[in-house]
Amino acid sequence: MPDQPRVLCTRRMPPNVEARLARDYDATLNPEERVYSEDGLVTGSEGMDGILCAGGDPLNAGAVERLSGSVRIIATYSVGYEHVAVGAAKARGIVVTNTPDVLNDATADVAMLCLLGAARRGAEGDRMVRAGEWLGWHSTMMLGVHVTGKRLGILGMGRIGRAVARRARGFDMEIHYCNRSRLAPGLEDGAVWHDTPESLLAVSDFLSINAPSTPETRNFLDAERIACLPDGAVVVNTARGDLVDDDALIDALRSGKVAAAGLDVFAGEPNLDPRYRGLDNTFLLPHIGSASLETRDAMGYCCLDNLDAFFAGRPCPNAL
Ligand code: 8YV
Repeated sequence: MPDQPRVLCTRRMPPNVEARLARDYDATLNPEERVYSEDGLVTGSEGMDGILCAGGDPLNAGAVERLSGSVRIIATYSVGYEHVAVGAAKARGIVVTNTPDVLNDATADVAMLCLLGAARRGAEGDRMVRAGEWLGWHSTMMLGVHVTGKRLGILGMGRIGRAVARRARGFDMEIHYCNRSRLAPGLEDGAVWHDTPESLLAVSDFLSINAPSTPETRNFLDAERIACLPDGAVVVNTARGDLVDDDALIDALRSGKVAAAGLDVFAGEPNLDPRYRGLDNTFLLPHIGSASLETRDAMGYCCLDNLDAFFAGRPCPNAL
């Protein structure tokens, strides 16, 4: 229909999301999964009223400043929005929205998968079986790090961090956390608050990183902070790769200071530091935290709800 708002969708979306997008918008979809560069986004924005983008799309200040004047909303199909220059967008009167909440459970599930996979050597065992190298049982074969009763330190006790805590309580873990501010008792639910990251790290037999990527958190887990962890700690990251100093973590995995790491996110992904691949004590996933169909549909509907509200002149439920 000619009077529908025009929306550039930078990624292929689940069928239900694309169907609703095509029904309610004059949508430019991306069935061939073309990768949009900064210039590609600028060119593609010509005549568009809105952009539905995803994590990793380079909507940095340089790109946002050059977007077509027709663009009035950017809806990112992600909870994290470090790839969008929100300040530059606001300065141009462009609304930016994200998808909080709908991916908490799926992401927390993958945090537990990484925690267990790293602690109990999931990837190594899988490789052994597939390679036909499993020659029989013995009592000290593939011993891992015991989970029950251990202390789990959660960096970033937002909605995802709290969903991780709920799951970890089911494994009888003792929950500690560090957050900008202490949570109300109901949200804390017995977790122990630490007012400094160093104090959290000192008790983290397991560390789960669940904080967003911001100028303050980038490179959070560096050599100095790794030194604060108990020997043989397990590190889990399902937030953003740039919170970890790869050189420092790889050194610690090699020395055994960190017994194992379960990582779903990487600096520069998908081009992760290749040294991770060569380490037996890593459990590596390709950024699948939110990758269940239910969650990916819900993320798409969340973007569409924001677009619908915006173009109907209502406040967007998830405006940043
Ligand atoms: C997305 C994510 O899959 O929501 C986020 O911040 O990291 C993932 O759920 C990814 O960013 C693609 O948009």
